[in-house]
Amino acid sequence: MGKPTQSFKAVTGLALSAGLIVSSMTPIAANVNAETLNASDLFISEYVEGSSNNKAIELFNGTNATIDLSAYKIELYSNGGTTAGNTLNLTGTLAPGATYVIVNGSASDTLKAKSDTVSAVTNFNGDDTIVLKKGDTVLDVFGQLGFDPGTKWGTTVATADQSLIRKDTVTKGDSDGSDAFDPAVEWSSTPQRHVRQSRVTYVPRR
Ligand SMILES: [Ca+2]
Ligand SMILES: [Ca+2]
Repeated sequence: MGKPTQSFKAVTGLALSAGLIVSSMTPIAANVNAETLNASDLFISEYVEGSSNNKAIELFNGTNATIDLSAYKIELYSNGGTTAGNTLNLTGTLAPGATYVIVNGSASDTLKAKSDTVSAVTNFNGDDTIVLKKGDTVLDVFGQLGFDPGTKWGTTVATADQSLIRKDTVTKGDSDGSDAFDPAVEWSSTPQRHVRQSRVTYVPRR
């Protein structure tokens, strides 16, 4: 299960306003931004497509409630395919402000050390579409279903050989998997260590 990294100020504020004692809470050093806890549901917050098998997906609970992950799954549609080639049914719970990290089983030990689970659903290489579902409801689509971009989507912000971070302005997933995908709209490419909520931020070869 992911460790909360972002909800401290928001939770503390609520607790103080309610006159509660918060001394038992463990302060968490983070770039806290309570606004990002206004998310409507789980969404994909980081995508790592590094060298070799250094691949990962991070999910972020930006809501104000603990999420039961057993209702959710990740699907991988490879090379423009319309049938999921890999599926990961999630398990456990995820606290508000926490992230859940899925890493490729053949990734480096450094990257795997950041994982909550390992899964072949991370067998992407830039031209594959990732779908987050709650039951059969599509919550978030990274890529475009049924479309193979050749090698990757995007240029400066691209889906191959980069780590992409969801922009802070995003509070919900992209539930439309049929429209054209430009990663620059909702994602930033980062060669630097990320300071928002992420635990992943693997820095791939550029
Ligand atoms: Ca592929
Ligand atoms: Ca879309």
